[in-house]
Amino acid sequence: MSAFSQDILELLRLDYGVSPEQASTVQIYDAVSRAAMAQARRRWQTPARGKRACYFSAEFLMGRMIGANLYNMGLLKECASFLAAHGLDMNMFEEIGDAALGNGGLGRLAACFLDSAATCGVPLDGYGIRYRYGLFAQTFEDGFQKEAPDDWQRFTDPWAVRREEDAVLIRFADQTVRAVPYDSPVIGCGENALVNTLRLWQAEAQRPFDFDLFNRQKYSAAVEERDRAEAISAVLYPNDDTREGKRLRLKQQYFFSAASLADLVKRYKAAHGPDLSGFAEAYAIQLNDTHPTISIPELLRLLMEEGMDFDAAFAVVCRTFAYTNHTIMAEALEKWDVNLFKSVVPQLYPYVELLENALEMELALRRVPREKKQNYRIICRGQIHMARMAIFATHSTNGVARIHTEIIKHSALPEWYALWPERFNNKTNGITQRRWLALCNPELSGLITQRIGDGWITDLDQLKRLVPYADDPATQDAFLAVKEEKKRQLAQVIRSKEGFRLDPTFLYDIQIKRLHEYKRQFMNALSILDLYYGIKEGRITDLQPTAFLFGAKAAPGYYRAKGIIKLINEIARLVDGDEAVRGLLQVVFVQNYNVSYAEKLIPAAEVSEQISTAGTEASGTSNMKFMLNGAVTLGTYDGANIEIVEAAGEENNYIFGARVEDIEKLRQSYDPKQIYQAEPRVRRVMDALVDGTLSDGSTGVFRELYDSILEGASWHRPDQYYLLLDLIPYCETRLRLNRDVRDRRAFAKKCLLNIANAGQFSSDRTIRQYAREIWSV
Ligand code: GPV
Repeated sequence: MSAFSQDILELLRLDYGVSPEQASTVQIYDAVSRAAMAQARRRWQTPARGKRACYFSAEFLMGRMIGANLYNMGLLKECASFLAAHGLDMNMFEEIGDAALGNGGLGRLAACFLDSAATCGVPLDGYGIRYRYGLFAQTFEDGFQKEAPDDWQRFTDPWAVRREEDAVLIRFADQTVRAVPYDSPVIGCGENALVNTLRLWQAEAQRPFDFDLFNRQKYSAAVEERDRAEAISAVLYPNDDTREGKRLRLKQQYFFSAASLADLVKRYKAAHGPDLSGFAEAYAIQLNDTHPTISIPELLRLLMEEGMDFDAAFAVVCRTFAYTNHTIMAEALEKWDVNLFKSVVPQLYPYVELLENALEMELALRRVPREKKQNYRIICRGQIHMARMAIFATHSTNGVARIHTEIIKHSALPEWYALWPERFNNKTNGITQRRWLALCNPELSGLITQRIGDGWITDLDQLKRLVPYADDPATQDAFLAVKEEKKRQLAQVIRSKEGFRLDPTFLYDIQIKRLHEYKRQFMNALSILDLYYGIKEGRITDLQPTAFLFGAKAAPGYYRAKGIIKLINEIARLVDGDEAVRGLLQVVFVQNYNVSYAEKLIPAAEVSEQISTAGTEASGTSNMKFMLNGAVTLGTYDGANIEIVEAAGEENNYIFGARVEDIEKLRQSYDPKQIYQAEPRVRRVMDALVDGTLSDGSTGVFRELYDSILEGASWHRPDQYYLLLDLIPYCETRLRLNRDVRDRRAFAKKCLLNIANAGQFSSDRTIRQYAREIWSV
């Protein structure tokens, strides 16, 4: 028996007094994880020498850790055979919840980056918040979303170590709290692998309760200080791509920024002595969006309180920080009310003013005319513009896909690009192939490795060697057999989780991502209605039966997003209840879509829905995961879709709809009502929202959705995301796809060419670019 297996047995016996046969799932999970941790810890020391990069992020959407860690350590097979020897298997860990300390793409990107950096030998540590409750758990009741707290720590947290000795105090106007770090090893895969660190801060009170109050029997008052401290790291804000100007959110941002910087300064001094002028040569800090941008005035404060003058301190700040922008949508750009800011972290405000003054000087020096200065001001109309601060006080601002970076430079922030063109650069996002192929799709991995070897696991460009196999009928058939198997597996998961029977012979067409108007799940819903009526009216006669799968969480306060969930659930019910279409269409909205669910859905997909309005999705990353698993993209010219079809060939994907330039030209004159009146198919599907075909349970939300398209609202024009403009081209492109898939081998060829050209979308590539071009590590 291997040492690893022996460790597991011993941990079960000593800690729980059980044999594997007697142990509960959580006990086995705990023992396996801790046996692996013991091995990882031997390789887990921070080298004293050399520059390190730090990824500051309010979110790390890690998902389930056990599989990925065992995989990267080369222990997965051993674990599986240990379990098999006791009549168990790896599927038992499906019970263990995800570490969902993130909302969506931005948080999952951070997790992929950690995996890639550790694998590629890049010294990169993650810094964030150890939320007590992660992203809410979602269920549907009568088709409406219900939220429940996500108590992810109830399973124990064997992958983290509490580091009491590194706790620091964080000062706010109305309270001072302890920040206690919990460290997890980030275990790379392969020869160059490092074990880096994810350090998440937990907020605690300086003292557990007030003894005097306790003695006077004032129990709730006695623990009030503790509750107020713990509130800071209690819950992840469930908004994605929108900001919420809440006091507690600002506290969270300062909490983890200040704790992380205190930590780095302490380490720097331990290694280099008290003079901080070389700080930027020791640490590069990447700001994941503006959420940690409050780090900028905080580091300035720390440096100046050590006696540095502003110019010297500002130079260190600029050389240390770099900023990644993840959206150009106005509602997501963070601004903080000056008064709120001052009432939370008054000690920082003078440093914000110093930044503002420095900016003012710079603008004067560069002779920016007075009327143009409004576009630059960090402090403007009683608000602090965090993105402006981030661009001004860093040496690098990057977008996350080519088109996104171009939009930043030329239409979102052209005045900034004009002054500091050298700061702007692109780093197209990527995904880790360890989780998103090797781990979630061992069947396809096996096929690929059988053809080209296993070098792709740490060098995804090797997938190019699959190109010749795209024409090989045996490989095409083997691919189709794998896809069928993954569809069967998914159908089983859906049956047990949702109680819904999916037919694995149907085409699987999947849209999974946060619910947002700009991502246009609503347009997908309308297109399904068009199919439905097309079949009913005899316009569509030879459809390859298709299952439309959705997964999405809506921010709890996002009324329309919740209406769209209800709408899709009602369409599912309509289709299911109709004998005439049931054999041709299925619609399923899965509950509680998360990283682990994605690992089941993506390998089974044949069609990847990426249909955001051109110019709105900064990059997208699920598009890359689908591509890697051999789905074709049905999508718009937006975000990384553009680079995907450029790499894999437009002829192997299905692109439709208005482009950014088209929309720019149209913007002023766009009239969705005209399309509604001119096109009976559009009218038919829109009317279904309000003519009694579909019921919203008398909430009025379907009428509101209808009006959002045809009437607009005080805060936006009608159909601001151009659903009606793209709807018919979308439906027609999907029908063309549907006809194409009937030639199974021709379709398999397209899928294989997508896989073969997915190499550049590895986050290994992305992280190497950050390391070389921004961090110099
Ligand atoms: I800002 N993104 C996100 O998930 N949450 C946010 O708050 C913001 C951006 C996403 C973008 O929407 C995606 O297009 C992108 O792929 C992802 O960030 C990672 O860059």
